[in-house]
Amino acid sequence: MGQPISPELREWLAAQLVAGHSVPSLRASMRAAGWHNDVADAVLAEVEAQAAGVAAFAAPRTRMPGPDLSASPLHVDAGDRQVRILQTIRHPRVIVFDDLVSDDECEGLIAAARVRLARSLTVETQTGGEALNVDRTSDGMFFERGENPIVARLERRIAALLQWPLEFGEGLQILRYSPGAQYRPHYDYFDPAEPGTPTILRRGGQRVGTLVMYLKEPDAGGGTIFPDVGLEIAPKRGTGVFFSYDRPDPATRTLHGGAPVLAGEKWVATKWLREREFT
Ligand code: PD2
Ligand code: ZN
Repeated sequence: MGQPISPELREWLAAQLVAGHSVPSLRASMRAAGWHNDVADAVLAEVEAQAAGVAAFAAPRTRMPGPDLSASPLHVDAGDRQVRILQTIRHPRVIVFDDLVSDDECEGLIAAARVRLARSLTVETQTGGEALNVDRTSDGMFFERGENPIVARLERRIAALLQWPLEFGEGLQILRYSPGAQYRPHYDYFDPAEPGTPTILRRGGQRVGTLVMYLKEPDAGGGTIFPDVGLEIAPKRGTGVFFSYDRPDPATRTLHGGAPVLAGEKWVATKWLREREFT
């Protein structure tokens, strides 16, 4: 057969079966991602048998990123600073943090990113590659994890704040929205039904959380919106909006978008968290 099946792929297939996806649809996804039929059939039979006998495979995930808020703290210790909790919502799970990024850090990230901006790409779940996306009209770039001292410091702070290993995070993404630019409502997790998703998941599993940090606030517009629950968070420099999704499913109510910027420029940094180490 010659195609090794990773534990991550096995785990992902099991989760898809439990989530209600059929064996033929998973076989089609595997074929589209380049797996041979006999390999796909063998692993699917194995995973199907295992999933049938193990109820614990059922979604949702139990371990999730996010601070412990059971005692309703006003601040959370994020290592090198205390971060203020401004607002929380349970379903969808959303937490708004104040004092997360300093003015100097915001300026430093913008300066380092500005020279590397390009029209934003999004991960293309049809193929597992990247493509221009008409739903996102901002300009963007990615930093490598730990690429410069500000990025490294912010990543350590985020890991402490959200109680999630730094290595499970994707590189920081920076977006600039000019007037008229927006990010139409979407989910940040990868759609299990798309054929390119198994390829994407090999680098660290699903996304389970998103932290959007405002680096520069526009003069009007540009709120982060959650249409399912009528929530709009006004962009304020230094503030962060965290939301998590314990399964890749609209039932999480994490449909969200960036409303059009009406005046001025909006800059954000986004940190996406994966289930496992992101390589
Ligand atoms: O810039 C935003 O407000 C925004 C909205 C929705 C960012 C993202 N999604 C993202 O980076 O995923
Ligand atoms: Zn998003």
